[in-house]
Amino acid sequence: MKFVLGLGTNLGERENNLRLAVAALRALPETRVIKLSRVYETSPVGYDGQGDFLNCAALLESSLTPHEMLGACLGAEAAMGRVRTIKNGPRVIDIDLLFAQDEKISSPNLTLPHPQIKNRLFVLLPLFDLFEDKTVFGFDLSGAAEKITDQRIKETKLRL
Ligand code: PH2
Ligand code: MG
Ligand code: MG
Repeated sequence: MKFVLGLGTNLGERENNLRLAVAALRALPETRVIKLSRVYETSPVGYDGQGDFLNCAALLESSLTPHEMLGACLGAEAAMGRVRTIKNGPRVIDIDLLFAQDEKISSPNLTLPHPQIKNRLFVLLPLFDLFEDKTVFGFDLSGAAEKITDQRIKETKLRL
């Protein structure tokens, strides 16, 4: 099935962190990276006292299950040295599962689609690079970005 992941980093060599994360995704078993979004520089949302993020999104095809994909993302984060301290705080890399095709999942460790998508420009704009009609596996995200007026986001020239 197809998966959409959101990637974010605001510690260390941010561009390199995104590249290493994409390399880790490419190395997953039974998985192909189909498309990558542009890279955006974004102000922190949810916790202020930290540096700006680089964010992007990736479209994957994989025969892993959604829970296996979640495990793979957490494994890749750990391999890159992520330590979890402050909620919404600084991190070398965050790899979030946003969609597992059109599946709706509500389990203790995984909710899909990701519940915060419509509230975060740093998720929406990369998603719209991947899905230009703003509809992702039948989920309509058009109109969501215009409602957000307090988040700063800037396209970069970086290509992954
Ligand atoms: N991730 C968060 C919380 N806040 N802000 C930005 N700009 N980018 C992120 O990736 C991000 C965030 C929680 O995962
Ligand atoms: Mg996150
Ligand atoms: Mg996460």
